[in-house]
Amino acid sequence: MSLKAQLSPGGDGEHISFCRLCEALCGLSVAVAGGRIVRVGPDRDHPVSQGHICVKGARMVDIVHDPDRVLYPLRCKGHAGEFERVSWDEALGDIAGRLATIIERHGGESVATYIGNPASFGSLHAAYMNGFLRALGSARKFNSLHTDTGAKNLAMELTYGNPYRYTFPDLEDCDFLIVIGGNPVASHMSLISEPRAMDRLDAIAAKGGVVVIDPRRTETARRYDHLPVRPDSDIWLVLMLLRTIFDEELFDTATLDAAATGWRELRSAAAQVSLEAASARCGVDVATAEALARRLAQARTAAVYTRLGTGRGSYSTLTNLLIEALNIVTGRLGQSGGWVIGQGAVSAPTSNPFPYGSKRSRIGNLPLIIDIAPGGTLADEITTPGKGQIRALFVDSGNPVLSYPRGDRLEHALASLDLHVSFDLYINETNRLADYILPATTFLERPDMNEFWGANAPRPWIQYSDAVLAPQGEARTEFAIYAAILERMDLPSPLAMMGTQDCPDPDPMTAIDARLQAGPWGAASLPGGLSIEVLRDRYPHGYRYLQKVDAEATRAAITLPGGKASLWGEVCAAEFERLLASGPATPPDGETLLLFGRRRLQSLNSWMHNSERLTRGHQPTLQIHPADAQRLGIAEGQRVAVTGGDNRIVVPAEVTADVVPGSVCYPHGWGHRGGWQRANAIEGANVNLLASDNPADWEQVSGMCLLDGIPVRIEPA
Ligand SMILES: Nc1nc2c(c(=O)[nH]1)N[C@H]1C(S)=C(S)[C@@H](COP(=O)(O)OP(=O)(O)OC[C@H]3O[C@@H](n4cnc5c(=O)[nH]c(N)nc54)[C@H](O)[C@@H]3O)O[C@H]1N2
Ligand SMILES: Nc1nc2c(c(=O)[nH]1)N[C@H]1C(S)=C(S)[C@@H](COP(=O)(O)OP(=O)(O)OC[C@H]3O[C@@H](n4cnc5c(=O)[nH]c(N)nc54)[C@H](O)[C@@H]3O)O[C@H]1N2
Ligand code: SF4
Ligand SMILES: [Mo]
Repeated sequence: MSLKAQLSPGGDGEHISFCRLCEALCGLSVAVAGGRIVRVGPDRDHPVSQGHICVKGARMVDIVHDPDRVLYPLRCKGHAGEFERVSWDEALGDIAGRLATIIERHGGESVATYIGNPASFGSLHAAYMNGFLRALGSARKFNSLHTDTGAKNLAMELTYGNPYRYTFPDLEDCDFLIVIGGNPVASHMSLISEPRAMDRLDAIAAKGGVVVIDPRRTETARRYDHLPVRPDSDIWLVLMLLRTIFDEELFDTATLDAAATGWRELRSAAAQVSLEAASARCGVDVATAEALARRLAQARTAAVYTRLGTGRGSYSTLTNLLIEALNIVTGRLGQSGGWVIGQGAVSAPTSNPFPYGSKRSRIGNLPLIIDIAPGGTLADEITTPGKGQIRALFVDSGNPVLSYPRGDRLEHALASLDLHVSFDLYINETNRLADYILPATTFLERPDMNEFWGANAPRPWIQYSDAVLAPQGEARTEFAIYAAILERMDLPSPLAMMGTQDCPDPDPMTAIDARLQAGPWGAASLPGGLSIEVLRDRYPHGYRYLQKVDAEATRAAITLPGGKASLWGEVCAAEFERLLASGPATPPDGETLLLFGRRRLQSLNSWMHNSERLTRGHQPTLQIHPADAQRLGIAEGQRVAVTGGDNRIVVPAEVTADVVPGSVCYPHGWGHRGGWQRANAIEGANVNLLASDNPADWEQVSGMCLLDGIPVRIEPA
């Protein structure tokens, strides 16, 4: 019997678990003594992370036992931000009663949810949240997608048919990698699960090279080759690469015909963009782009990977579509060491119940992506009268006041809701305006499986972890809270739709166990196959069900006719037309600078800033190029006013040639005034106050907010 199976939640000793803060999902060994976590360390026996963790995982001890944590249900005392402790019974009773009244008066569609980033790492979290809404007669879902993955989801749907799957680089056998708008040293990569990503990138660099395309000389760019680009201009660089590959015939027609449709139309469209015009836009000279295209096409194996830096600009969808195309045209799709779709131990959906274009948003008339409404419209959804006006909002694991544009307008809207309920660990900038804050467990106080992320891993593994500690205080899992509210309303439980005859009302772990058992490696089809019991007792450190992603199986995940990728369609054609109509580059006026963001290893979006060890001596700065600083009369450390739209923030300047001229860089997730005392004391500003929440200002095919390349003006404060 394994050590793990001997320990029950809260038992003294080393608990084997895994981190659920980012996609790396590193194995953890958590020491518990006297009912408290005393140390969070690496699990050296984890089959993939093999002893890797980062500082954030280790500081989960600060979060679990943070004196500022919300451990009891809180009810607003009447003034925003003032709360009193109430019993679960009182809170649930009042919430259920008020919900029933709101639904009776305004219909189920007046209830909405926003779920944030941490929910992506909880088993079936999105599924049971959907079940909760469905039981109430609503489908009004918001989440972080429109600041994050939306353009990629849409590119996946249009190129391969399935927005729920992701392409990623097969890092194992890759000789040459281009990273556009990602900073793995800080983020550990995204939409791909590889806890030892930096080892993999180092190996690729040694074989053939890693080129990092970024407006900032990031930690990753320093480690490999940096190709600087102007913010929000990648579309032009990607077109230079594609054009070179087409013009110089650096591709194989027969292979391409077998893999994809529409490439001839794409080639004709790309031919309309001159290399010189594109170079003037993105700031990369023609010879450099041509050389990069040749390197990409001629490497034995290669991939072009992209993340946030191309996802929130003026041409997010087209850029993401053309990056898929770059991989496909160069023959990398389904190539070992190339560009792949992976395999999950729990099967992913193969059909798409919400095809692109089938639903549009009430505000802004924007197409929904995988049934998620554009998060940037939330304030207007709440304040705009009429059918479907949102009256009740559940915010679960999210902080949209800091993570979406114009938190000031959102705050105003939140204050007008009939009911605002939050499930969180803290009083944050969003739920300080809530009627109720209900205490949720941290991931160390609940069981989970990494059922979703194995499908995005170059070295796929599956792991189950029991709760390491019992819930602290009166915290409950989000599932238990949703289920308790529905129970009080005499409605079916959130996962009832997933139930079977044996278990009509499953909890998430029962439901996911059934799916694991029914999956390709499951106990239902293989003797000795996988189940939660097998994972818990035989593979507590995680089980690698494949030594390496099956690159060739990528084709089987394409759901378009003939199993071929599509490189041309209505959206692509229309976006190309818009691009070509955008006219020549306007010379910089010297006044307007383009603002973009950055991440820091020790920080996670808008939270973890209450940990002393993660923030000691840190203050976010506005990075500005020396040439711009000199022209604008700004010195190192000086406080500057940054104006964007109707708003302005005041922040200290950091003069550095790491950012390209004409741009400035400041991280998101700051400007604290919640219940986290240390975080509040750090001088930081909410950069998203400068972004636009007017839907007309966003990329219209995806509804993605414009968060990188925000036009701003800077002056000494
Ligand atoms: N300008 C700019 N804006 C951005 C970004 C950017 O790069 N630039 N990045 C965007 C991206 S990629 C994302 S994902 C979003 C993130 O934005 P959101 O998802 O809206 O919010 P987070 O900052 O992740 O805040 C998470 C909240 O969940 C709480 N929490 C943590 N763990 C748990 C848990 O287990 N259960 C519960 N119930 N609560 C928990 C935390 O206390 C915190 O209040 O921000 C986006 N906003
Ligand atoms: N330490 C840490 N790790 C995290 C997170 C965190 O907050 N902290 N957040 C997690 C989340 S929610 C996510 S979604 C992932 C994100 O993972 P990444 O996408 O790797 O995250 P970022 O560090 O924001 O990298 C985006 C890069 O794009 C660059 N960029 C900005 N604008 C442009 C542009 O116009 N063109 C190009 N080419 N580049 C541009 C930025 O300079 C930045 O280096 O990270 C996850 N991991
Ligand atoms: S890289 Fe850090 S935050 Fe991400 S899973 Fe590993 S320990 Fe957790
Ligand atoms: Mo994200």
